[in-house]
Amino acid sequence: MPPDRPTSPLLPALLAGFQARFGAAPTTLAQAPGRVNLIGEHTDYNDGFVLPCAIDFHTLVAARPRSDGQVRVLALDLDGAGDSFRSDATIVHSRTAPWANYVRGVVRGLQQAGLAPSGADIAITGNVPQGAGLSSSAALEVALLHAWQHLQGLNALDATRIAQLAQRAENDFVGCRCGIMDQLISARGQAGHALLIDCRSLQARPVPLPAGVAVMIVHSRVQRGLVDSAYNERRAQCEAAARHFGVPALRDVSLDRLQADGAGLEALAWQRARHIVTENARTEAAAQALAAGDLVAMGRLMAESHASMRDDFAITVLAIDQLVTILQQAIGPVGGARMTGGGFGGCVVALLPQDRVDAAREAVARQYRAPGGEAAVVWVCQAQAGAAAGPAG
Ligand code: GAF
Repeated sequence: MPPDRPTSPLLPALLAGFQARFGAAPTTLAQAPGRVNLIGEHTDYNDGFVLPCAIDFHTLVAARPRSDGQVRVLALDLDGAGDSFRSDATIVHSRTAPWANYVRGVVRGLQQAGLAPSGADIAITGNVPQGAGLSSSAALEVALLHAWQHLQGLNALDATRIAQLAQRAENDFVGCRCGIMDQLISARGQAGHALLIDCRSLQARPVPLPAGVAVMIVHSRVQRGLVDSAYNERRAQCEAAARHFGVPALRDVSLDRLQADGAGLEALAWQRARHIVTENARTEAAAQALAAGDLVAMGRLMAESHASMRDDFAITVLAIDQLVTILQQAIGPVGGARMTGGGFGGCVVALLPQDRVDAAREAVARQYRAPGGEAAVVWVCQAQAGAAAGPAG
């Protein structure tokens, strides 16, 4: 069970910032983690399988209800930037503050779900690296929804519903047609486990991370560019391929069918579809390998996944490919590495025996530089529980 009251090293600064901006103490605290995906990339919006875990970076929200319908927001990490709007009127986009659209989108989602969000004073802080592909935006959406759920006692909002509302805020308001993986793992993560999530049924099976295995995240320092447009384009290509086969989603296409009936698809769409079809199979196999503690099989599946993202789905960049190769060579056959997240930069995830961590770290420090000359940043993370909210006092 998640703790009732979030505990975070970021808490003292958040409480002080809230008090200074709003002249009172918050009544509610909510916390939601970022995520790393071990395997299963771009499969979520194809109704397929993913295998992420929540990580020990999080977003923290402090809140206090207001009776006048006003929402006032303080972004502590953005030099104290602010936003304000009404919770009981039509909510429009902020043109000047893109970050504020995540807050506005969440409140709009609550309105659309008929949950009549109250006014509130809100302060936000966090340590999920931004623009790294570790789901800082999903963590923000999920933490905000937990805060409103606690403020208003919205018992109908369970973790899955929260994830769905968060995804909807991002799809309908922010404009990225993401799947549900990031929001779902942020809401439902389990300490010490990855979750094998079936993105059609939204059922999730916890898969314990084997003892002695490290989850390493390496940030390439290549900031993800044009992410939303390229992401939405991949999604449109997958949907077109599903229409070609007359199925609701590529989840329903087998490799045999793709090979037998895919002739009418143009070459690029066929390759995109092959990534999804093979990635789904790899993800289910990876959950089994991980549960069995078979790091050799896991490493092979991760290598195949990366090659498929590079060659068929075309979402890697050269620096990321180089980083993956460096890690694969340093780790050897027991464990593996692959790009994680939406692509076009961001992070690589590696699974490896604890006693190989130093060697992998050193290899990255010695052999890798981003195109701008920056060294990579390495984190070894622990799988965490999903979001929680509770009273501030
Ligand atoms: C991003 C999206 F938000 C997820 O829904 C998922 O599609 C991922 O890219 C790729 O697997 O994180």
